[in-house]
Amino acid sequence: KGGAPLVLSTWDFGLQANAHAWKIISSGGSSLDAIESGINYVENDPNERSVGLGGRPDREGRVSLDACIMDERSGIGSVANLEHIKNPISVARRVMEHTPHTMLVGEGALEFAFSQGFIKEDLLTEQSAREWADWKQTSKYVPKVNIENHDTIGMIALDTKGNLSGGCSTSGMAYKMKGRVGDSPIIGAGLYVDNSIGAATATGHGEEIMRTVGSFLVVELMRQGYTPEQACKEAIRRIEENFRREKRSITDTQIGFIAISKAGHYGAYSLQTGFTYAVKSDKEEILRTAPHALK
Ligand code: SD4
Repeated sequence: KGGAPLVLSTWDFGLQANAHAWKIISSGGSSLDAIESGINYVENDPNERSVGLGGRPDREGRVSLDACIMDERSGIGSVANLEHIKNPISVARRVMEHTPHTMLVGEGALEFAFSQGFIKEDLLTEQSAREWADWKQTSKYVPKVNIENHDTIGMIALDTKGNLSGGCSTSGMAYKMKGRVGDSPIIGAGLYVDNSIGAATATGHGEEIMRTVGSFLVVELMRQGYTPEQACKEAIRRIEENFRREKRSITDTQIGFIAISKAGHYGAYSLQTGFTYAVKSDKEEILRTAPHALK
């Protein structure tokens, strides 16, 4: 059995996402149901520009979504490069529960979603289309540190039975190449849950997170006795090390990790300042700013 129930989510919208998840957790529901509900809330909001409906498109103006989910039995489901469906986290859950596979991409993921009753929608909002048109004037691909490019919802939760689950959903980096998939649908990179140890999820520059299998690393470090914050900090340090070794500028990169231990402790760490995450428990409902590496 784990600690008291707890929900953690990335970024400012995490507060409201947590509130949706908490309704389920506080009435004795499963962390898995809580995760899906909390993430659906953000996916459905057209004003959140890096997730689901309203997400920023790729270079060709397509909104393509990535998501994954993991439960207390180490069940996993994932979709990548999924267009036209605003709730990829729910499709990912269906992949986990209703297919012999763990990951579906592109057209196959879309056909599966239709077979499960999901509806085709146009996810490109007018505002996202307008900004994309402006971007095309210069077509410079420069990932920005600040949140306009980093609004992935990653959520991890511990329920009243002591079970951990997590989920992650994103439209990925704005103006990415067609077909680009980031860390968010990749189990181990964007998300990892081990029900005997803890859970972690990541946001930020996916290519860097994938190179270090960041979320898996955080959970493995907790297994070795690191606190959630220490584990997130070490995962960030590994990423920094890659930049240093390769003599690349790190100033335009942001990465953040959040983590929960089985005992109900939590922590976070980011590369740059400004990474916020939301916490909900019996005792607190709060938006925190993660400690960061670069001063
Ligand atoms: C990606 N990690 O596709 C995602 C982007 C992100 O907040 O987290 N944005 O690389």
